[in-house]
Amino acid sequence: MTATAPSVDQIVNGVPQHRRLVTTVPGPRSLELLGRREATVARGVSVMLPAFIERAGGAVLVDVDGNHLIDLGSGIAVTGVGHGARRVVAAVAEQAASFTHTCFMINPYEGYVAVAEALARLTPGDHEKRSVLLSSGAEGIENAVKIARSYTRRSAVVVFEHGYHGRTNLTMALTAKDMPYKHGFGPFAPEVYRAPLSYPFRDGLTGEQAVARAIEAIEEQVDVDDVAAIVIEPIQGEGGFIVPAPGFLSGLAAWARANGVVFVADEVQTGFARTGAMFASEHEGVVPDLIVTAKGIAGGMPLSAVTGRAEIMDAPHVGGLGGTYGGNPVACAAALATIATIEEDGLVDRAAALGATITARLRAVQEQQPAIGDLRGRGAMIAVELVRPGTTDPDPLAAVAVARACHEQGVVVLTCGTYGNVLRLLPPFVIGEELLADALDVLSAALLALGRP
Ligand code: PLZ
Repeated sequence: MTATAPSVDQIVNGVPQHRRLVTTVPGPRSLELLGRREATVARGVSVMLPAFIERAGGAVLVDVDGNHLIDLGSGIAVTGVGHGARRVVAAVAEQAASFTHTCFMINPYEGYVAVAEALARLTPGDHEKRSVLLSSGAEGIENAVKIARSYTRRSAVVVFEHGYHGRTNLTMALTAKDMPYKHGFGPFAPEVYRAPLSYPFRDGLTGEQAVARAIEAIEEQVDVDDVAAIVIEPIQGEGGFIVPAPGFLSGLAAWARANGVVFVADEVQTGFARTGAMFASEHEGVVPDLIVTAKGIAGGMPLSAVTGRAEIMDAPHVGGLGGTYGGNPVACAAALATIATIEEDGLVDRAAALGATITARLRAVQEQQPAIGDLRGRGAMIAVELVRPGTTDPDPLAAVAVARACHEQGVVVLTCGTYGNVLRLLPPFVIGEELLADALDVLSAALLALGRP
């Protein structure tokens, strides 16, 4: 299948694929809504770019003031198939008109089973698999830990520095960063042990060295016979798009296998074509025992899943897994349409091609901008780590400045990283070449302006 790239003048879901600003961003109507928001929405829910959105298509967001913004964030790696994707919109509308809810545990329906079948087919490994469907990434991770504990009859969970796994109590415990995710929200779930990651830009270790260091740290903290699971993002998302050195993931997976530990890949952010493979574990040839998916699985509808080896997945007793909304029929219809879109439109290859384009462009900028310490990522998941020139000292203010400059000009880029100094790009795979070039022009200019008076 050839990768489809809409040209700049194409209209997707009624939205022309171009950047166009008619007011400052945010404009007056957005500011009015922001005032209402402040009077009624809890301040704990932050907002990155307060341009309120009215409509979206492809890679363009239209705000309430009529500004057309280029979306390089996909709502944090969710709308990979683009906004208003034709098959997804039709499937959601059709399913909503048929029925919106029964609760799969009360009266089942085909969509849930079909999503589980698709997950069995698409996830790494050809062993027998089972899935449970849920609603959020955090809920997926919670369930993976429940399942691993039930199977192993052990309690400890090993996670990594810079890791992000969610905002519920257990997933806060699994998440590394205090501010803003954990600060003041404890006590946290016990039996969580944190190991050093492989972070090539900062530790300079090979994969093998980083594995040895991680295993030593794990075995120092906890009896291996008590470890139920190791939970890891194959490429860390919120932590800074950290791609571990080759051999790190596979080395950990081998250690897990040798010690009866369930290897859980958190592919919530990396899954469903994002990294130029259907799942990021594939880049390392790793076959996780359990894989957690969410975000990109359903084109924007809330859905998550835990998929894995049948004997592990079937450890919990009948009635031990579930939830009112898990595998909601509208979300399942969206997932099936999203998967069809990824496969029929060749979006795995398209994501890989986007990575090549973005990296080549930003590599040229890096040559002229010493504040770019590292340029990394895979496929449509690329990050720029900003540092004080000549050092590896993180420069979060530079990341904020570049992001703000992009936002003001109608390009939505996100930041991330333990030190807040990483700019990350997560474009929809369907973004057109010219639209991407326009966005990269804006980003490049903002990067080159760093350090200039
Ligand atoms: N695992 C790897 O990236 C969600 C968080 C945004 P939920 N990442 C975006 C925020 O600030 O809340 C994420 C992830 C990985 C788990 C999760 C959690 O997924 O759907 O947000 O619960």
